Amino acid sequence: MSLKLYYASGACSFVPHTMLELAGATFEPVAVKLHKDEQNSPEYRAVNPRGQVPALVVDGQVITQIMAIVAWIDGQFPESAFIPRDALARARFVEALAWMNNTVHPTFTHIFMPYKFTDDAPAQQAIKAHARAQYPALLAELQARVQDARATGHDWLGGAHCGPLDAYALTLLRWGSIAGINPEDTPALWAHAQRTAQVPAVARAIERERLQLNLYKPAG
Ligand SMILES: N[C@@H](CCC(=O)N[C@@H](CS)C(=O)NCC(=O)O)C(=O)O
Repeated sequence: MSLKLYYASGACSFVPHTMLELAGATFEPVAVKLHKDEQNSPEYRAVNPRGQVPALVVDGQVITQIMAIVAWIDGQFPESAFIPRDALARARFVEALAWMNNTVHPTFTHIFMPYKFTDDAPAQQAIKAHARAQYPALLAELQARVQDARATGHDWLGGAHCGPLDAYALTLLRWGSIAGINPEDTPALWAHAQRTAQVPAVARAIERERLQLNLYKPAG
């Protein structure tokens, strides 16, 4: 089987990137430089016409969307037990992943890429400020999930194993630091992200992407 992961440094593609490393998969990582607009190059548009990462190419078949890629990796590497098998635990896992993907992630997109939502410059500033004001509460909710997991005897957001929820949580917290939110404002979430980063497979993905976990710079 041939596996190729198109990823961008620090982007949401970190989620499947870490899963492939955690699963011990043999894959070809292909970096797409978003700051150079490579996602809109004809070459990359031929892979994913939406011009977004991640894209996972499995024997020539392109899979896009984190929800779908996570489901495929879980199905292909069942021994990694990324998604719980028990019906209720499985539903809770998908519930958390969907919330990160359809709520927290797009809120950051409004901060980072407000031009995607309007051409009007002052309106972009308003969109950015509004989303920035919402983001700390989302990180607090994420932190509460970490605390609930620990309180119920689970080391990781998905249960017994480090997996996609932990990688997504790390990414969303890191994005917050880019938006000027100090990760130490959510200490349990920050501790969880640091613990996630120390898992050797996650550390390999961090190294390949050359990521700094905390990009917070105090104002002034
Ligand atoms: N719903 C998509 C979101 C993908 C997404 O937002 N990708 C971002 C990086 S985090 C991207 O490629 N942005 C570049 C762009 O939209 O120009 C998924 O789940 O895969």
